[in-house]
Amino acid sequence: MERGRFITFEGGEGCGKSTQVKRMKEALESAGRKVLLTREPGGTRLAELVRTLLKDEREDPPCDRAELLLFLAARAQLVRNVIRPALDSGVWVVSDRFSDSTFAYQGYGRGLPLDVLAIANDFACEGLRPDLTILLDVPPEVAARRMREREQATNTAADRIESAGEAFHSRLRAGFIELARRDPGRIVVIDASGTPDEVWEAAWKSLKRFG
Ligand code: T5A
Repeated sequence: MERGRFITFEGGEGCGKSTQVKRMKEALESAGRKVLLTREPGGTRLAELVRTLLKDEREDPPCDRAELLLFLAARAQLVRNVIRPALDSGVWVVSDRFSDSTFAYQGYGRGLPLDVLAIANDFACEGLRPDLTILLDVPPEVAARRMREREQATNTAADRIESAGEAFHSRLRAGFIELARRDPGRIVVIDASGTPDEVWEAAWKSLKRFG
């Protein structure tokens, strides 16, 4: 049986990933593929519990190393129990975030050493790498406006990581671009400041590599 493909979407807060991953799932299914949509952190019961801790724990917030290890624990569980079995059975997997978020947020954002992250991440995901990563890049002011509008529309507040401050968010945007520069064969950078339709057109085009 032909192995499924593993596609990830990445980018800073409010870049529009969640909007685009849903479209990707629908489009691939219309093209006759079996598709599993997942997200990080999350996608299993344990990983969803870890997600809540990571996003919302403010009374005893994880220190940078604990934060890293929690993201990796969630990833290990998701890869072993969900992503690998799906890919092995021919299902295409589309994930809202994966390893590049760790390098951008915990590496470039928090300042943890990238070489340590590389080894720890490889251990957590047993060497699994995406076949294609779509990086949605938006200027910080566009992202901030979208997040503000969403918070107003849904009457919610920014979570612990979203509230990390402007300097943190600039570092992680630059970090994502650096990751793409280092791995141009896998990571496609898309200007995500346009309409959802414009962004989707560019995202869909990037799948041409799969024939
Ligand atoms: N994290 C994650 C780490 O620090 N390390 C890691 O290893 C991993 C895996 C996850 C958090 O964890 C961090 C990163 C995150 O801080 P999350 O809630 O999943 O938390 O956060 P995000 O992944 O950032 O998801 P969001 O839902 O907040 O943002 P999205 O997915 O980028 O954006 P989306 O699609 O929900 O859109 C945001 C708003 O903009 C609108 C949407 O309708 C929505 O209201 N929108 C657009 N508006 C105009 N034009 C467009 N093109 C638009 N696209 C969407």
